Amino acid sequence: MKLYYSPGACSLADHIALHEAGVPFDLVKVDLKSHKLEDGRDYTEINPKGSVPALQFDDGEVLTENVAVLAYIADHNPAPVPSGPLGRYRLLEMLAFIATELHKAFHPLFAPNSTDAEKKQASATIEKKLKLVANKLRGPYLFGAQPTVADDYLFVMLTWAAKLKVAIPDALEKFAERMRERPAVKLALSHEGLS
Ligand SMILES: N[C@@H](CCC(=O)N[C@@H](CS)C(=O)NCC(=O)O)C(=O)O
Repeated sequence: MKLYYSPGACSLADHIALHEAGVPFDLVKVDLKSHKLEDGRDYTEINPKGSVPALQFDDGEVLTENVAVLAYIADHNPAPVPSGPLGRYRLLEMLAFIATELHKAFHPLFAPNSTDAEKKQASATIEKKLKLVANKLRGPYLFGAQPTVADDYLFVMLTWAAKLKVAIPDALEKFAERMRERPAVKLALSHEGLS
């Protein structure tokens, strides 16, 4: 199995999740500006959307979209999904919120042509959404004592917020510190040249 990634991008969540799951995988770096791989191949031949993450299975099939890739990894991790009859759906609920509400809200902060007003508005939106997530924490991790793939995705959003000087609620600052102590996170950050 291969994970197509770009350092510090949202694919870092999948990278961490694969280490947490103990699933063997190879890492393939994508240059998101040129959409080329290090061997010169065109990444859009693998994922026509051009975005990371993408997970390629040994039979050649490719799975894209962070929510789907993280859900796949969660299903192959012996660690528990949230407990209760709605557990799996609570996980999907959180993944969908992070992907569609939080992740997308960062766009004006990364886009080269955004105005200051657009950036200010985006920061305010992210702060509001981070507060909503902070209120959902049910323990040291989002769903209690054990992290899930949603924690991995949230952690990446917090690395972006810190870098872009977006205010992070105290509870999520502490959460990010806890995540940084996890061997899977340390390993992924080091493999991506981020530590
Ligand atoms: N809809 C995709 C979007 C992922 C995404 O935004 N990836 C960014 C990096 S965090 C990317 O690859 N951007 C470059 C591009 O789309 O060409 C998903 O949820 O997986």
